[in-house]
Amino acid sequence: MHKLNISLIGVPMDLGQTRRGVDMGPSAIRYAGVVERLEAIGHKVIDEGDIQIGVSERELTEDTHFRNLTAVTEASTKLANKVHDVIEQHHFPLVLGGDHSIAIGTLAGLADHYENLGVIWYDAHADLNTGDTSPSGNIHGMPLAVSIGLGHEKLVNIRDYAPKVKPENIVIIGARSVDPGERELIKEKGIKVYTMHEVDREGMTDVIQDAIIYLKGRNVDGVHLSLDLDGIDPLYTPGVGTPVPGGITYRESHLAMEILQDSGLITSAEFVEVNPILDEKNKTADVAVALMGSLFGEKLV
Ligand code: 4U7
Ligand code: MN
Ligand code: MN
Ligand code: MN
Repeated sequence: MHKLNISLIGVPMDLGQTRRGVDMGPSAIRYAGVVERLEAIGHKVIDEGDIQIGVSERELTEDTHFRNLTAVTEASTKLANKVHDVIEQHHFPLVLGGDHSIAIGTLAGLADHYENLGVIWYDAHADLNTGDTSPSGNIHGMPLAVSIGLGHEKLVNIRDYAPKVKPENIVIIGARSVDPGERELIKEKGIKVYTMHEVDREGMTDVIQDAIIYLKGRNVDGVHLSLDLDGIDPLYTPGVGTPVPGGITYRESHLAMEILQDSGLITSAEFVEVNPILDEKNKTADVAVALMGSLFGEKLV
């Protein structure tokens, strides 16, 4: 198996939503043994430390529908620059969250290194809200929309280019809580979505293989995996801010990671929304690290 230089980037971000504690996600994932786990496979792991996050603006500003817009923009810019540097060193960026607003920065740092970046969004939600459609004003529900160029211009234009990805290069897996505005956008933009219905009906093997074939057919030259731990059923990952019952199982998730490893398609990844305060004995961070094991080529025998 191909040995990588993996650069870990922690993003202790909790300003993209309103539940405290998700800023401790990177610590929880490190505590769960991410470095040792990836080194045991044979990869070299470089812990780049954490991106610095500003302070909460507390109130939803009146002229926008974006909670903590300034702090999220600043942190996203720092993260984007860091990810950009890591790619330039030919390391594999592995970003640890933090709430899912951080994907705005990750994608901004990645996308200009590719002609045609693909994205796999493993999530209970579509994260396709804009300022106009968001029921909450929480930026963690918006990163995918921002990445296709929709949303506040401060977020959309991080690192001075937009859009970061083409809607047809996005695959969402595990969706089961989609807002009306998001549903419209999915139809309008032709975004590929495997909801829980498809996972139940076709099984994870077919879903993930179909997703791989779809992205290859789009001629992607890299694929970013953005894995929100709430994509998995809260039975296995209770430590998330917006749990939705009826999710992907632990074994199905391992299977998905193993098939992605075999495909050789994934060129960067992030694991987000781990909230140790809402967790049971670091279960969610443990699952995150176990899934990273499979994604990065751990073998059972
Ligand atoms: B996550 C929500 F309204 N759609 O926009 C919103 F249901 O990164 C939830 O996937 C967003 O965890 C969840 O606030 C964001 C809500
Ligand atoms: Mn560049
Ligand atoms: Mn989610
Ligand atoms: Mn999400």
